[in-house]
Amino acid sequence: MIDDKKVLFSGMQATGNITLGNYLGALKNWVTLADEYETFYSVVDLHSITVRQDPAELRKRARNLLMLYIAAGLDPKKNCIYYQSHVSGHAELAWILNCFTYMGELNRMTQYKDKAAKHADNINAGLFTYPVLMAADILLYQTDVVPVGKDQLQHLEITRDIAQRFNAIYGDVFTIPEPYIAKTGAKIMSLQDPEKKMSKSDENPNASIYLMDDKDTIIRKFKRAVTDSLANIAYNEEQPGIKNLIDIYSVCSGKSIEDTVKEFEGKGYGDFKLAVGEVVADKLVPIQERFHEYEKDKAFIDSIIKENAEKANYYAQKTLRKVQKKVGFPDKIR
Ligand code: ATP
Ligand code: LTN
Repeated sequence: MIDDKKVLFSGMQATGNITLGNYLGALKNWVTLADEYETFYSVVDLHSITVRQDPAELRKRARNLLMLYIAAGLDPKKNCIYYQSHVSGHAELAWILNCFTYMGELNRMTQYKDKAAKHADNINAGLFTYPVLMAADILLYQTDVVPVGKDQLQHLEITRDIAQRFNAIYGDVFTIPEPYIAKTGAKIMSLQDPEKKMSKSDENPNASIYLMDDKDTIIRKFKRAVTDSLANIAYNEEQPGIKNLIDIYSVCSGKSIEDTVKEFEGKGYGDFKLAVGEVVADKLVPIQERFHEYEKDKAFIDSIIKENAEKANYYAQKTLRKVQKKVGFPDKIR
C-alpha cells in the first residue's frame, strides 16, 4: 500500500514496434486501472538485452515506448513511468531472488523454451533467468496487481512462488501479487496465422497491426487477414480468424461479443474487415497524434524521466533495504 492505495506494476519490453496485441492485452487496461491504484509502468530495458539489440535502436525504441505509454492516456505526473535501467534496485533484487529460484522451475517456462528455440545461437543466462528479473520488478514495489496478457501468467505464478518461498523463510517481506487479465483482448492473434499470438517480433509485418500504422495500412492489413471459407460471422473455435476479428472489434468499440455478432450477422467478410479496420484506426489515430506532440517536447519528457526515476528509486530502496537486512547483509556505515 502507498498512501492507502494498492500498488499496480507492469512493464513492456522495447524490443520492437508495439502491436495492437500489446495495446489491447496490456496498455489499454493500464489506462483503465490507473486511477484506482498507485501505479508503476516500466520500460523494461534490462529484459530487452536478453535478445541481442542494436544500442542506438534500443535507446530510440525505449524512448518511443515511454512516450507511447503517455500518449495512450497515462498521466506521467500521476503514474510512475520510468526506465527499468534507471533503478538499480531491479538488478540488485534479481540477484538475491536468483538464489531463491530453482533451475527446474525456470526450465519449465514456455517463453524461455520458445525464445531459446528462436535464438539458438544466443541462449544466454539472462534469457534463462528472465522470469527472476520480472519477479524482482514486481516484488520491489510491494505490488498487489499486475495487468498483463495471458501469455505472462506463468511468469506471475513463478513470481508468487518465489515471494512465498522467501516469506516462509524470513517473515512477511513481500506482498503476494495477483495477475489482472482482461476478459476480452487478453490474447490477440496474428492476422496471418490466427493460431499464433500477434507478436511484435513476427517477421511478417502483415501479421501485426502496429500502434503507429496509418489508417490506410491498418485497413489494408485487415483486408488481407486470414479467415476461412465458411462465409459466416460467428464466434467459435472453428473460425479462429473471424473470432479474433470479433474480439478486436468488440474491445475497440466497447460493444459486447454478442452485440458484435448480431451487428454483422449475414454480412460479408469484406464489410466486416473494413468495419474492424475503421474502429481500430479510430482508436489509434488520436494516440499517434499525441505521440507526435510529445516527440516535439523533449524537455517535458526528459523532466518526466528524471522525476519518475527518483520516485521509483525511493520505493525500490525501501524494499531492497528490508530484503538485504533479512538475508544478513551488514548495515552500511553512513
Ligand atoms: P515479443 O514478440 O518481443 O516477445 P510481445 O509482443 O510478446 O513481444 P511483450 O513486450 O513481451 O510483447 O509484452 C508486453 C505486454 O503485452 C504483456 O503484458 C503481454 O502479455 C501483452 N501481449 C503481448 N502480445 C499480446 C497479444 N497478442 N495479445 C494480448 N496481449 C499481448
Ligand atoms: N515479461 C513481460 C514484460 C515484463 C513485465 C514485468 C510485465 C517485465 N517485467 C513485470 C509485468 C510485470 C512481457 O510482457 N513479456
